[in-house]
Amino acid sequence: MNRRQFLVTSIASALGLSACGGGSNEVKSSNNDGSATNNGESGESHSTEFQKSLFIPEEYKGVTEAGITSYNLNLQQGSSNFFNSGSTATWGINSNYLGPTLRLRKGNKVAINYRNKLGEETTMHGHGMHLPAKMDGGPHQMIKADETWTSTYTVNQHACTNWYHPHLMGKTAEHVMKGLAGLMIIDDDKSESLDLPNRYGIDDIPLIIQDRAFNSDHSFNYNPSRMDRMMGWKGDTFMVNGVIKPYIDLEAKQIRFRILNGSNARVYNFAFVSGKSFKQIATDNSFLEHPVELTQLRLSPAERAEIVVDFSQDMGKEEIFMDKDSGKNLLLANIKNVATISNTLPNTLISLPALNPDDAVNTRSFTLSGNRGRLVINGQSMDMKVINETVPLNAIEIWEVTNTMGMVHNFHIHATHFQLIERNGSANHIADNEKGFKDTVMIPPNESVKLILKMTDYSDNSSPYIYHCHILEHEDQGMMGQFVVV
Ligand SMILES: [Cu+2]
Repeated sequence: MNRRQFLVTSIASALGLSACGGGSNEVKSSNNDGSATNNGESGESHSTEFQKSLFIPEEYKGVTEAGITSYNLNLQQGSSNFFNSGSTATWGINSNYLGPTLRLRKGNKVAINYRNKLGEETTMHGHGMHLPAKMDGGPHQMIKADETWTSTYTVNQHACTNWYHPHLMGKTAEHVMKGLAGLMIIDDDKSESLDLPNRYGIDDIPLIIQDRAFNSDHSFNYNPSRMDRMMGWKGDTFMVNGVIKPYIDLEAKQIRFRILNGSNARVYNFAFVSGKSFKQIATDNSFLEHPVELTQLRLSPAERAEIVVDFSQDMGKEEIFMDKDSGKNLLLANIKNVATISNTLPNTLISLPALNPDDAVNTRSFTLSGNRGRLVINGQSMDMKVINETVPLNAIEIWEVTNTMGMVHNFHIHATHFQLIERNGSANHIADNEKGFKDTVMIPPNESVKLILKMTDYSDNSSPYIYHCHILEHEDQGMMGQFVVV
């Protein structure tokens, strides 16, 4: 928003007018922000609520030499200005907070060089990447201070939106919270041939949603109590791409958003305040076969969704993207630019191979529970020296995951992509928008999911992968296990 627009908006709001003219727009004011944790802005026009432009992380295509595309990423300490005054000590990747969006192409050999300038050890995991265990960046691939670790592999999976983040035993929550995270977008022939919005930062917009809390000096306030660790830590301040309450100016056309729930523990129920519908086109690891129309979208930590919103008839309107669970507004979309191209959202996006449950050679059960104040899987806490499961290469398996607790957990499996076949014992309970490939699945309190999967390509009996709850305080407590593919 420029100064003139801001003045117009302020005057309009002082007069009690809708800033978008005459109140014909269905967007309601921030009084919709009906949460108990309202930050005192209630009563202002929604346009004064969003003062900063949405930051778009740099798109990083890497440098290709001798058949290898290399990405150089410095993990570093920095300082960020989230507020109008003061600064916050943060961590980032080639940046003060968060990291660039890596652009990877299916079939390319990549080398991702993580240089640790943090002054302490960490790891960097390619979440959603199908890669060898040694390249996974899990707790075993430690990057000591001042060292560089390279994750190298050939990109071998469908187009999707993945992400990279630390995975250090016991410290993942803190390291992610400080700012270490970035997107990895995989492109393939399919994603390039579909008539979808694909101009990064223009009509293909990354949204990394995180909640944070701040001390009065603007430093991060992250001191999870025993109860926070048990329930998962939640902050009272919401950020999109590291900006509190941003706005973005958009063309009046189909706009694609790639949404990552990059929060430690918070589950969001994304929606437009106006109730405007949108189409989900992709889950964690693939397109959906057909776009699925929604008015709200629930994502647990680490889950991704790509959505397309049709703003082609919305010139001059504003739409607020919000979290219905907390009642908090997240992002203002100003539909104010003339469309320079148009896209027609295809009715068929992809044909996904479905594994047949009758072909499954093994069923494994994973019970998520509390045991004497600890969160465990099948009664056990993560032990780096214990291999919990040995999975045969190329065998079709069913993994049944049961949440026995009265709180939400989710379940993430490294390096493989699964499909949901049942929720609570029924295939009918699987929503249309979770029928693509996934690597993370939410399991509501006292519910269960059944997943079908096949571990392909990378057998290694000495290097384990892991599975875990992706509520970061839970995984740090050991709600995690290890498997090898042989
Ligand atoms: Cu959990």
